[in-house]
Amino acid sequence: MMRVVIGQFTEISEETMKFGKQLGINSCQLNRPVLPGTAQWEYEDLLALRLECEKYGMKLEAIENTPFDWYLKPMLGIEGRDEQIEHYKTTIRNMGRAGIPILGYHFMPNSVWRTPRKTGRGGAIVTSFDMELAMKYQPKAGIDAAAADPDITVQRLEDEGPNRFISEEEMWDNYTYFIKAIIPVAEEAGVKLALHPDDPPVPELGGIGRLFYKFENFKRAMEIADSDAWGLDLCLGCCSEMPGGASSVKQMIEYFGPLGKILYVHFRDVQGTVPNFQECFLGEGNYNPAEVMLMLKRNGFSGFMSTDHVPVIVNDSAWQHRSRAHAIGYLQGLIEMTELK
Ligand SMILES: [Mn+2]
Repeated sequence: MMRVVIGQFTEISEETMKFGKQLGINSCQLNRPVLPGTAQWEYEDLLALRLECEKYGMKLEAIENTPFDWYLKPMLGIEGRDEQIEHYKTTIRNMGRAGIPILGYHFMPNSVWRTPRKTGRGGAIVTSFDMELAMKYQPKAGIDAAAADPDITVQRLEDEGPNRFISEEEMWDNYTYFIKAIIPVAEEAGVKLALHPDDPPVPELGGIGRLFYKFENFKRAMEIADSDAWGLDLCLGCCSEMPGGASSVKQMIEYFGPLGKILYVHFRDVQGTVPNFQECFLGEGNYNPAEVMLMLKRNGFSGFMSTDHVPVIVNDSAWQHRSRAHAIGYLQGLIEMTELK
């Protein structure tokens, strides 16, 4: 059955777990959990993490992301990638042994990009992206990244040189090499790998080609992996950021849902699409959340969803308990609706 988890935190605290339980939530997902290790996670630590969740009556549904630099070399296709891949395989095996069934990942060597925050409904603070502002960080413009606007969240790969360019086709080679190496291990370990779309979904940023910015490319990745262990962390926010907005969301759900490839969902939305969008509350974005919730159910999705990120509302905490409570209640109500006969 579809369900909401608490997610996007790195450490288990009594407050977070109680917050979830009080909202009627029985499972959780951590993103880049704080665990020992500088290259891989060990079985004992992963097991302890799961048991710690269970102590609070929370099932650990998935871990989203290892630290990004643990597989940066395979993403860039540079020397040392095989060593990182071996560590990554060990992490997958250890997760399987520890009873954690899903590992989320993305394939963006230079990560998520945002331009300065904007004001949303009632003065809430929201993140945004404007390609025009981001363009000056393209290496071909020859700008000094050190002089970059601190309000712009971009990640330049300094050690790759200021004019290093990685084409989309090179990125396909890198993805193919990586996924083909790890997917058999995931199958064997009983762990599914959930791919998050690129954010923002554009073909290139900072001189690095991107792959997961349009429907066809997810399809291509699925065919390359050709495995039951391959699936999606379907970030509805990123899909909504794609050209077409709501129709991109629909296309992704209607194709990958019936194939059982939606492993879990990030249920958030934006206003506008690339090259220019800003995040927003559910119900004021590009798609109708009620329609999309029904669409997920009708296309066979029965997994978990998280709020991903949310607008920052008045007097909120660092993890945005208030805003998350709003989004969680919104989603729980919609799920109830889909259960009506
Ligand atoms: Mn997301």
